[in-house]
Amino acid sequence: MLDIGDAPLTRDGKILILAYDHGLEHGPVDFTDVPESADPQRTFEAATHPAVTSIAVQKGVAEAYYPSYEDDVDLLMKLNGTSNLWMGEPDSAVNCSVEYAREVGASSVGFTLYGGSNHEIEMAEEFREVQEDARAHDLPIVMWSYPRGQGLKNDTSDEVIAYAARQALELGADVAKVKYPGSKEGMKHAVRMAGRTKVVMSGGSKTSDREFLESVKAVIDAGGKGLAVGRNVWQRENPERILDALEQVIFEEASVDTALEE
Ligand code: FBP
Repeated sequence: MLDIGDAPLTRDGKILILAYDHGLEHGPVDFTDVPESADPQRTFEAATHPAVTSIAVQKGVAEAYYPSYEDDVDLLMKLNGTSNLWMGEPDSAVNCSVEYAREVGASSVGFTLYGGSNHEIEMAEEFREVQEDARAHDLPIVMWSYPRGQGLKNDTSDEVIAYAARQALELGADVAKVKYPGSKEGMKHAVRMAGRTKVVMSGGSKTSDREFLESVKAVIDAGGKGLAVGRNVWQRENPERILDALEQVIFEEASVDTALEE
């Protein structure tokens, strides 16, 4: 395991990844409410906020936009992804190599694993190659650990989220990005199962400021290191305002009330 204490992915041991791979994963529907959010440049601008420790994008967006931001933003390259047009069992095509991610300027890489999918075996084999390549280049690796598929009835139960976190440790990820199990206790269980792999929460669909920040606070109180968030930031009219509040809750361990007052 890499010591990511001082890696670009972290600040004071905490993590705030701004995820912007939704144009591929969900499609244009995610940009409907705030039409300006379809422009990747707007999210790259948001990523210059000091709270953001990395921006996570797919290869094409990185190639087109990262060169203008390489001095101000750390890049986490997603190495696989699927469109929402795909109707089969959950799977994710590897579309970028670790070597190429590094050439484009990435300082960390991300990989989605759908544990429980009928394609889990192939995905885990692909992860092996990515994980070993990332080690060879000293790049931290974040696993989007999302159990889902035919056999899974509830993909956010405490046990499933704890298993997702554990799978990330077992397969060699430095950071496990998991869905919020709905409670601090559930998150604590996941953090315990992840051992030395750091756990961050996946943002989820847009909710109110308070509801969102309460879940982030619960993650931090449970020993999680932060979050990887997309819609709850850039689907807001003012991404900077929520990033200010996130900075307080994650890095300054402020209460939600304090963060909302500012
Ligand atoms: P959000 O904070 O918007 O949920 O983004 C996190 C993320 O993991 C993205 O990186 C990814 O595109 C999306 O969620 C996938 O969501 P799902 O597979 O649950 O639809």
